[in-house]
This record gives sequence, C-alpha cells and structure tokens, in this order.
Amino acid sequence: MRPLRPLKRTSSLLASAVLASAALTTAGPAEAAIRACTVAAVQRLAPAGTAITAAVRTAGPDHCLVDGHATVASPGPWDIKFRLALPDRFAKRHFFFAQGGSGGGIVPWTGQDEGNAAAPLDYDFNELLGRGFAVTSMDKGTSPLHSLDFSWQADPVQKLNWDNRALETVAAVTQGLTRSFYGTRTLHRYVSGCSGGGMGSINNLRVHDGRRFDGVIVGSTVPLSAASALSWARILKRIIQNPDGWIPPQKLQAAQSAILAAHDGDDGEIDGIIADGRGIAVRDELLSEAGFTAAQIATFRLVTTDWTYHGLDEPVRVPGYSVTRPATWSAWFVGAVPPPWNVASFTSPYGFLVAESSFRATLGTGVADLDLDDPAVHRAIQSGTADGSSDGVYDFTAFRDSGGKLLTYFGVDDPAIPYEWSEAIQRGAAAYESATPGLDRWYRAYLVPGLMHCFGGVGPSDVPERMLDAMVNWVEKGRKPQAITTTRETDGRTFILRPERLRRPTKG
Ligand SMILES: [Ca+2]
Repeated sequence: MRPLRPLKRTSSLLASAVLASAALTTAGPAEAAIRACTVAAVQRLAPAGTAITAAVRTAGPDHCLVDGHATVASPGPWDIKFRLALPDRFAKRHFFFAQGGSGGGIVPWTGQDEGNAAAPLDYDFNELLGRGFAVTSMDKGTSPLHSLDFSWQADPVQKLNWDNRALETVAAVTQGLTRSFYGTRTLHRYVSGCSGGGMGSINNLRVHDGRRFDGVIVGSTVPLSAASALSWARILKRIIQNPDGWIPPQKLQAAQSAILAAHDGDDGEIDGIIADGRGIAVRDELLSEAGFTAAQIATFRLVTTDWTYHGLDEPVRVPGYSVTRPATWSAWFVGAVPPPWNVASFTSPYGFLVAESSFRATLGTGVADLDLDDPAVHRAIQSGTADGSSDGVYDFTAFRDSGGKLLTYFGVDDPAIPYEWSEAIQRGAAAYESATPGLDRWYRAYLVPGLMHCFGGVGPSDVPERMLDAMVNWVEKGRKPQAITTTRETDGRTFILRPERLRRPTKG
C-alpha cells in the first residue's frame, strides 16, 4: 500500500506536457558512437563495483533500458539498485529522478505496466526521453516495509544511503555510463526530488558540493530531515495525551469551508483557492461556529503557530502549518480516526507512521513518550543527516561557486511540510551571500497555490515538469527563470508562478 501515490496520470496531461515542451526540444540526430544495448556491452562501460543486470532495447521513444546496482562499502556493503534509460535521440542531458518517502527497494519508473504503483507522478519519463534526456531513477539504498516506514534508520548503512550516499553514488555511475555510451564529454546534469527526494538533493549540495549536478530542483522539503518528524511528533504527542483535542475530519472540513469563504477573495479571485495563507488570522469565533471545542481550538493553534526549537546550538524557528486547507491535516498529523494509532495501520496519520518508526529506531522511544527537551533527542536532531559534513545546514556555496543552479517549490496547501520553510531556506542560503545580486545569480524559489504535498490538490498539476523546463533554459541557454506558467490538468486553467522575493535583505 502506497498512500503517497493516490493519483494516476492521464493521457491529456501527457499530451499537454508534450505540446508545452515542444518548443524546448532540441534533441539532435542519433549519434554515431552509440554502443550496443547488451549487458556485456554496458558492463564494459561501467566502473568497478557496478553490476549491470539487464539491458534491453525498448520502444516509445526508442531507448536502451539498463538495470543495475552499485555496491557501496564503509559502512556496507549494500547494493543500491538503479535504472538508466538511454534514448536513441540524445540531447546531452542527464535527468535524475530522486524519489520521495523512505525508498523501499523499488526503482520508480513510468509505464512498466498500468498497475505500477511506483510510477512517479512528478514526471513522465517517456516524455523526457523524447526530449533527449537520459533518465535515471534508484531505490535509495533502503529496505523499508512501505514508503512511510523509517525503521531502517537504526542501520547506519541505509541511513547514509538515504541521506546522501545513494544519490551521489548512482549519479556518478549513471552519468559516467551515459558519457561512455554516447562517447561525449558534454553532459547537462539535472536532479529533481520532492519531500524525501528533495532532502537527498539538498543534502547533496552541502555534503558533496553538488558537483554532479548543473541544475537542482527541490520540492517541499526541510534541510534537516528530522525537523519534519519533529513537527509531526509535537502535534501527535499532544493529541495522544489529550484526546479531547483530536479534531474529527468533518470539523476540519467545516473550518476549511469557513476560512475559504472568508479569504478566497484576498488574492483577487474567487476560485476556491487561497493563493497565500500568510497573514491570515483565523478567529476563535470562526472555529467555534465550525463546531470546535476549546481543546480542538488549542490543537488548531498548536498546528498553525510558528514555534522555536531550542535543542540545537542555535534556536531554530519552525513554521506552523498553512491555514489554507485544514481538511488535509487528517491524513497527515491529526488522524482520520482518534488515537490510539499504531505503525501497522494505514488509518494512522502518515506523519505518525514516519515519526513513530523513525524515533523508535533511533531513540527507542515512540512519539507519545518523546521528550523534546531530552539531550538524546537534541543529538538525533542535531546530527540531522548522517553525512558527517562540517558545512552549515544552508551552506551551498561550493555548488554556487561552481555555477550550479537551484530551484525550489512549495505547495501553499502542503499538509506535510509547512510551505514557509521556503523562506527559511532562502534566508539560510542568503546568509552566505556578500555581493549583489546574491541569491539572484543562482537560486529561485516559488510558491504554488493549491498544491498539496508534492502533487495533488486544486492547483496546477505540472509544476515539476515546468520547473525542469525553466531549469533547462537556465543551464543550457543562460536564461534566468522569471514567471513560470503551470496548468491544472482537469480544466486547463493556468497559474503563473513568480519568484519569491525575501521581504528584507539578509546581512551576510
Ligand atoms: Ca482565491
């Protein structure tokens, strides 16, 4: 069961994506140096420690589909599985799809079969192959029970794989294979990941200096992965200990309807979407009229109010959740059913599945008993990632200085990661800028109205794909992204996303 993948693409979205991208397609004729698509031929191109297990000529668009694994050690050994598609019409582009969640021993791929639960909703790989991208995906080097199980974090091998090692390793192997296969030194290298995939990508900028990538696209994430589990844990613990504060789904729906009725027009258009929830003050009276008790109002405040985590060397301001779509909270951290919850049931909130399995594995303590003031919790959060890098959390300067480009996007209706992390990451990165124009040279951040966590919701449905279009133009043509036009699949409505601007300059 894979709760993060409830939707299926339709052919109409594919068609619109192909049309929208047609102007960008620059794939040239097949190159003369293409190698044979056999296991033996591809294996000869692979570095030591890489095993090629399949290489098959595949149609639509014509490509060589390669399966393999890269073996890592120290700590290890572990075989990280990957897939690489090498199109006949190659445009010297390599695209790495970094999957979200906990991984799962599955390599997400488009079109294996109609029932493929692991098909990414973010991109259509066949469309990318048609535009001349070599395409790579991997399993993240973990073996969870399901996509929201993090109990493998007790294993330092898998923890390091998930955190940053799998992405770096598979990027090195598959980019090398791609160069050798086509006999080219030139390669435009892209990676895109959302949520857990975004964490791996943004970790790479700090731990490995982003040296494998020219363009990095990050959706809805936090720079220290444990920080998200902490937000959930804080709310979940309160509800477990104070069951009166649990809010039934129908009350959250009533609150959502009332908030929308009051604020839909704030963005200048009555369209069922609040384009930006910052600055909206939800009154107690509104919640009371939606049926909330005092205990439920207290839960609402806990969820939506910014707070400070004092366990780190420096206090960290943690944004509250968006008030724009509270009905979505049930699935993630309030619960469609009241506690008790358990990690074996998907009726438990997704955030509970993640936080409970993660903290039990790393601290031996479940959410209900987690003491946020415990030094052991501080250490677990502070180490944050398993990388051992001495660089600061937001220190992406090596990537910046090598000419790398970064795009981030967050959904305003995200019930998993508060979208105001967008501003926190920008401010963190801006602290390393001393010259004008600073971030403008290499970093763009976008907020997406109506978008939930990575996909879904009432906003546009092609955000990652249009981000990639903008990134290709930036990396390959030097055109800085400005407004990005996105589209809602169901009715073709367009949403023009404009780069976020920090409200005040940050001193270096
Ligand atoms: Ca509106």
